[in-house]
Parts: sequence; structure tokens; C-alpha cells
Amino acid sequence: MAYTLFYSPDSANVVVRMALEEIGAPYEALEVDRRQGAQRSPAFLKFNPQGLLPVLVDPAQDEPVFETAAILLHLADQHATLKPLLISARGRFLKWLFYLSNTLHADLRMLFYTERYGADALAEKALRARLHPRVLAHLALLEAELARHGGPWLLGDDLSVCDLYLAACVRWSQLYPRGDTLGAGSLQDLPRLLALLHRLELRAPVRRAFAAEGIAAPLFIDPQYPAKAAV
Ligand SMILES: N[C@@H](CCC(=O)N[C@@H](CS)C(=O)NCC(=O)O)C(=O)O
Repeated sequence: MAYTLFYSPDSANVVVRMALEEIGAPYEALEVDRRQGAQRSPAFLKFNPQGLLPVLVDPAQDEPVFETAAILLHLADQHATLKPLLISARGRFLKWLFYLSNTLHADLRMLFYTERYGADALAEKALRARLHPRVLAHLALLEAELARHGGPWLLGDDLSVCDLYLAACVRWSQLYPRGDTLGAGSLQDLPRLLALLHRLELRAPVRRAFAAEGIAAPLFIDPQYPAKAAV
């Protein structure tokens, strides 16, 4: 039976959509209109009481799954793909998946929604100024990991859900929040990361995932806003 993915263009659901397209799993995508605040509607809160996207409904599971990393791990385990198959690499896989979720994505979220953390516009600007170098440090750490083992993917030879998550985070860091992003040239000292992003962008399933959300190339380096942007 098909999965159901709740989405809004260019929200974290695009990471899950890349995974579904890479896997070739059948799924239905249901739009939650963030421009209308539909993620806070009683109907959607039944699927995720946090009011956040993405949510994946797997008919084989007793409840909807939310949290991007949890959905990715679930899909990778279910389909035995987009993850290392050797049990000795399980720790490394989990380590980077959780790092992307708990550290990189978490700081990006704070950057995108500074109004939820800062007392006023000045405080928000100051917070963003503290977050920018943090995000750049996270990207530098990922670049160092790629240098350590030689890539081409974050976990080494094979594409994993970690690469999909990482690429979306780098994309968003260049687009959001509008008017105060990391800035041009912020990726120029990260050649291995750039190579990973170029390589990923060539993959047909990845392009299909973005096209389905109304997003044209370039996807990851100097990316474009979606046709229907929520923010
Ligand atoms: N920790 C969550 C974060 C998801 C998240 O930040 N979703 C954003 C879109 S990228 C969202 O739904 N924002 C709507 C809102 O905050 O009202 C995850 O990893 O799934």
C-alpha cells in the first residue's frame, strides 16, 4: 500500500520526498497550505500535534510518523536502502543522521524562525548573527568528514538519506530567512560538499522530487525559491 506524505513546497518534506523517489516507493502527496496556516488546523494537528511538516503515513504503522530523521530512518530500514547495510557502519549512520537533525537542522530552524526566540527585531538580527557562524561551523565539520574518508557521499561510497538531508539544509541556508541568509560565497571553502551537491543534483529522482514541489534547478547551489513559497 502507498505511503501518504503531507507536504508544503520546500519544507522539510522535500527531504522525505527525495528518499521516496530514490527508493521508488509509491506515495500520495497531500499539500498542507502553510500560507494559510493549515499546519495548525485541527485536522492536521491530529497527524502531528507540533503543527510541523513533514508527516508520513505508513499504512503498516499504528500511528503517523513525524520528525524528518525518524521518517528517513524508518524508510531506510523498511526498504533496506539509502543506508549502510553493514551492521558495523550502523553507529556511523545514526551518528550523522542525528547530527543533521539535532544540530544542523535545529540551528537552521532557529535561524528561520528568529521571531519565536528574539524579543524584538534588533534581538532577532543579533541572534541570526550568532547563528550564521554556527551553521558555517557545522558545514565545515561535514566538509572535514568528507575529506577524512574521501567521499563522495557523507557516509563514503554510497548515497544515503544523510546526503538528502544535508543537501536540503544547504539549500535552505541560502534561501531562508529571506533577506538575511548565510550570504554569497559562504560555501566556497567547502569543495567536497559542493561536489556532493553537484553530484546529487544530477540524479533524476532528486530532480523529480523538487519538480513535484514546483522547484526548478539549480537546487542546491545558488538555488531558486519555489513557485509557491510558504515563507
Ligand atoms: N524537527 C522537525 C522540524 C520540521 C520543520 O521545521 N518543519 C517546518 C517546515 S521546514 C514547518 O512545518 N514549519 C511550520 C511552522 O513552524 O509553523 C523535523 O525534523 O521534522
